[in-house]
Amino acid sequence: MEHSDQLKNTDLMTLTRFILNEQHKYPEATGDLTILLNHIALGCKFVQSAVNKAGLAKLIGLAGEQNVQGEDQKKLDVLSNDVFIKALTSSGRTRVLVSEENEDAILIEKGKRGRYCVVFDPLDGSSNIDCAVAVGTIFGIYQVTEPEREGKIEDVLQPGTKMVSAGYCMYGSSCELVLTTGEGVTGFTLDPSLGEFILTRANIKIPKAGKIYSVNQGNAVNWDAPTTAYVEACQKKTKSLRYIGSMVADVHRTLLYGGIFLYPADKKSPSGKLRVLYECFPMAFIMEQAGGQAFTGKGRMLELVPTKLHERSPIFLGSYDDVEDVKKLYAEKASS
Ligand code: FBP
Repeated sequence: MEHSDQLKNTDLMTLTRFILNEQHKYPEATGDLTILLNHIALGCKFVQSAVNKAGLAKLIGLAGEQNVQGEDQKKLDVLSNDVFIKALTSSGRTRVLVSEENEDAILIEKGKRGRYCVVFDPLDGSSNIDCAVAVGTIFGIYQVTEPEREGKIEDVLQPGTKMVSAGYCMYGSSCELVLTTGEGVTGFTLDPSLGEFILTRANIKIPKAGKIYSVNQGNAVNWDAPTTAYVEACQKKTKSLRYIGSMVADVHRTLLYGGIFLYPADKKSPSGKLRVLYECFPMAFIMEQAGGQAFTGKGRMLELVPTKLHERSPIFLGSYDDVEDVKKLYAEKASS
């Protein structure tokens, strides 16, 4: 069914109303997740407006500090991080927060605690901020069952299969928020004049195979044999190479057009570059919910059990058949 026909059959739906409708499917639902997701959407609107006027408002350039990864923080990194910590804390529905920009987990104080833990990358793709190329926010949500106890990092050092919701917001030519609560994937576009996220992509399904591969080919000399063989096979099949260098933008294109995004391990970064909790898991959850898959080079991404907050992992995600091809090459290597 043509996307436009699909939309013709879809009423004008805001993100808030969509989440409320989802909530009503569960009579036992408390509305806490609804409130939390709306606070995340509010944070995205704030960051969208800051990203939009970054060049004018002198928000580009360095903030003069470094984050836990030893990376120079950009002004927008710091601002986005502050915005999300504020939005998540003031929701009153969180217990543990883990941000790419903070070394330690933020444990919410008594009286302001809720039962959700949020892991997030407030502004992903920082190398593209100053040239106004698409960047984004990535988030994943875990639930803590025991009521009212203090949060602890073990609450988030859980496999990705335990995530109850995940999403990203891309700040590009239009601002798109893509969300899953475990029942498929839905896309919303921000209408700046209304200040509302409007449903524009219902029930997103990634094509089973794609004609695009996305990787930083500059690292090729350091790749292992299966990755090298896979990319060579893509070239032989004259697949198109597309690489923006912002995971959110590269994954968003992969989700809609099909194909594969990979950030493999290499001699320089033996564990890859991307962080498990707030980059790999949320994107893997979305990919699987859209009919694709995500692989670590050893196994299913979502089954990985992280031991550190800022742990990294190689990742291969996208169309089901494309990732199957990668898995075959690693299986051959493992059996040889
Ligand atoms: P941060 O910008 O949040 O640190 O994210 C990492 C990232 O920029 C991803 O968005 C992107 O996929 C990758 O690093 C690009 O890395 P490289 O420049 O090595 O290709």
